[in-house]
Amino acid sequence: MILDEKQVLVIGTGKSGVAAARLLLQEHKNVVLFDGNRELDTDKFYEKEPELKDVPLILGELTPEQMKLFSVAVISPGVPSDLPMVEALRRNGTVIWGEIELAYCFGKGSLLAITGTNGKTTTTALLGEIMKNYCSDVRVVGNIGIPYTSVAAEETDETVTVAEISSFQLETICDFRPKISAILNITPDHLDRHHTMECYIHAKEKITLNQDKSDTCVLNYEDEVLRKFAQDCPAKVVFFSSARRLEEGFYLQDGEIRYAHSQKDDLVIPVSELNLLGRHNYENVMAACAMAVSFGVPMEKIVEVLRRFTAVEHRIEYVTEKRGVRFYNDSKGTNPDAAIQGIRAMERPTLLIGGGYDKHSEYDEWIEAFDGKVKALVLIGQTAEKIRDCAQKHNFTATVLCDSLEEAVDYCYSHAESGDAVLLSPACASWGMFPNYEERGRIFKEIVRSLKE
Ligand code: UMA
Repeated sequence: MILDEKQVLVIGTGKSGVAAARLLLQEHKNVVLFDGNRELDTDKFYEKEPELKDVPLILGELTPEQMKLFSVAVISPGVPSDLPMVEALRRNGTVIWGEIELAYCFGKGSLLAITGTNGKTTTTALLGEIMKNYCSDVRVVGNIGIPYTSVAAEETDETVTVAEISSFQLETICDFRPKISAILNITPDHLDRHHTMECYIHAKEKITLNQDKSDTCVLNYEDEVLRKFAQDCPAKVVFFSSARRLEEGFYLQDGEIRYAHSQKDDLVIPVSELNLLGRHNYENVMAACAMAVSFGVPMEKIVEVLRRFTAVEHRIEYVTEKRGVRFYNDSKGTNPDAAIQGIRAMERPTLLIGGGYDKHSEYDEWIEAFDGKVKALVLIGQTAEKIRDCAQKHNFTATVLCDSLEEAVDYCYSHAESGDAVLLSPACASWGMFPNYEERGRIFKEIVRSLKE
């Protein structure tokens, strides 16, 4: 096995790196950890991760001699695969694997993997619940926050792994092969990392790289890129559509989710019986249903879960009401497309908090989607001025720049009237101000809850 040839380098000491290193140690491999952050406190790191105490940790950069020591480098999702150091390792003959490739190498059972720009987390969580209603050993992992490597070694042939997979993770797969995959949609995101839309699309479509016609890929018929991709997709395609009746597949019509198959056309569920709002969520529901049905889950087992499933944290999540003002946390709105869904779901005049890390996104469509609903756009972070300028271009002038999330919430609360909503839906990643969108969402909720009535 290639992992036995020389040492294995794990790049990144976040969640993925730690889980990957633990798995390798457990499998008796010779591991070295690396982190590009020179400021990392190694004493604190070993204190927090005592079982890794014997694993050497190199910070900053590798020497030319060290570059030659590794058969495989396992990179964390946040580490770009075209980083000069990663390129140099490749030139030295090191095989580059993403953390999910390492997990796949040790994992067992059936793998169901979901990618797409938006809706991944909701679809993954929902499919996880559906599978748990049918199978006894189900693991829900990946970009959703639980590294796949943290469960891979415990899996058996009966395990079902439901994995949320990001484009970052797909960049560095080799043999990774889901039995059932889904690509929910592809709209511009992470262009700072993937450079072009073509590269980003390619990374997403890579989820099917090793699939064949004995596997299934669920695709959104209303996404033009994906409809076209269906012709070249190596797996058997199952479509879903939120805009038209399909001859085969899941579709939404007159407020009902329906399943057309083998000359039959069955009602799955009226959307009024779901606890999820908005067309994007109905698409997530259809994708999860299509994956579950492809696996062989009976429809009644699926519908039981659809009736009780509620929204995931940080996704248009209702926080509280104060002085008649309702607060919503959509911190997961980390790109303009996700944020469009956030504002579309609002039924009240809204004070909207946006801005954050610059992923080179365009904000025009987001601002156009305000549709007269946004009373004030309160901006924070690196992109604040870029978004304000874009808003001005679209004749939206009610913008305010704030230095912190706390200041933004205070501004909204002091300017909101009873009957308004305050929505955190930033259209940007949190990086630079927060370690991740979860922390941004949690802090938002804390600030909101501490506001005086
Ligand atoms: N690091 C380097 N060199 C670099 C970049 C980072 O050494 O060039 C080091 C950092 O110093 C740090 C570590 O790598 O010590 C961080 O690694 P990471 O950024 O991959 O973070 P993890 O904690 O391992 O979390 C990752 C995913 N993070 C990213 O993709 C940025 C998490 O997705 C995921 O939940 C977790 O693995 C478990 O699988 C987060 C995310 O923001 C939620 N994802 C993006 C998104 O959803 O839009 C793709």
